[in-house]
Amino acid sequence: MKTALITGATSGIGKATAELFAKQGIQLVLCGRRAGRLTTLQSTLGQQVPVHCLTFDVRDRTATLQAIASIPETFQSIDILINNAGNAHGLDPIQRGSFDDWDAMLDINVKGLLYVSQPIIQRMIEKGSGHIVNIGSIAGKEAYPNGNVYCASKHAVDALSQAMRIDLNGTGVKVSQVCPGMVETEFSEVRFKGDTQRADSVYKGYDPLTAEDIADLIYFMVSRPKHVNIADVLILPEAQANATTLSKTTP
Ligand code: NDP
Ligand code: 8X3
Repeated sequence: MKTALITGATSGIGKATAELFAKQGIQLVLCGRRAGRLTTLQSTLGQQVPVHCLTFDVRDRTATLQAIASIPETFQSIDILINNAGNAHGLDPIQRGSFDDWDAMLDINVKGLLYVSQPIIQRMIEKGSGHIVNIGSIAGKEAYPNGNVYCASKHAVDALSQAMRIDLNGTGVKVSQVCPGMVETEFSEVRFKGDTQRADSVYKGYDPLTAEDIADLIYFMVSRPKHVNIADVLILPEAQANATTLSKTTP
């Protein structure tokens, strides 16, 4: 049985991926800060596959390393790492940006990904196999108005995905990136700090991607034969052409 560690499993893309992986018989190490949601997932998905939960904030390097070191023996051989934890915080022009929002995005989306990856990469290299899927974004391919630091954080994920693939070449560890456009999750609620009306309006007037669409893509990528690595995929809703071109039936 394969083992996957998924960060940000408590909602959105991470949760949908956990649900699909469980259906496919992949045992799970699920991570997030919201312990109650992890417990609920453990009791539902635990009926299909063994599930171990780790509650930690990826911004906290010590807590992250301790959590990964605490993984029980039967889950330790991680075949698949889904680096998904992350969010946008705010949508402001650079001259009005909040330092706290900037710190959050760079600490979580970039440094958190690195803290989780390093110890797991070492174990993957030791066993000569593994697959890392980094969740980037269209924001990592293009900058867009007021996206500044979120775009910078996802450009960093794009660079790290390429760099990891280079450094791990020849080790048996594959590195892939998925770059979604608009996906309806809790993402906008976090970006707009709980303003649900503003968050909902992001997804009105067209059919956005669902978290399940992204999970389907991730599962396809990790279930290819060993010699195949789908390195980088940009996935958009039909209504979206690039980061700034979206056809809505209502404004
Ligand atoms: P959600 O807000 O639904 O999920 C974000 C997840 O990240 C949650 O499970 C949350 O768990 C976790 N997380 C956030 N901060 C931390 C932290 N400090 N420590 C640990 N875990 C954390 O959003 P999505 O599912 O949409 O986002 C998942 C990924 O997809 C992100 O990297 C995002 O940038 C990316 N993405 C999203 C797009 C979209 O349109 N939705 C498009 C392109 C990329 P908890 O709060 O329990 O810690
Ligand atoms: C999330 C998609 O366009 O809000 O990464 O940046 S977008």
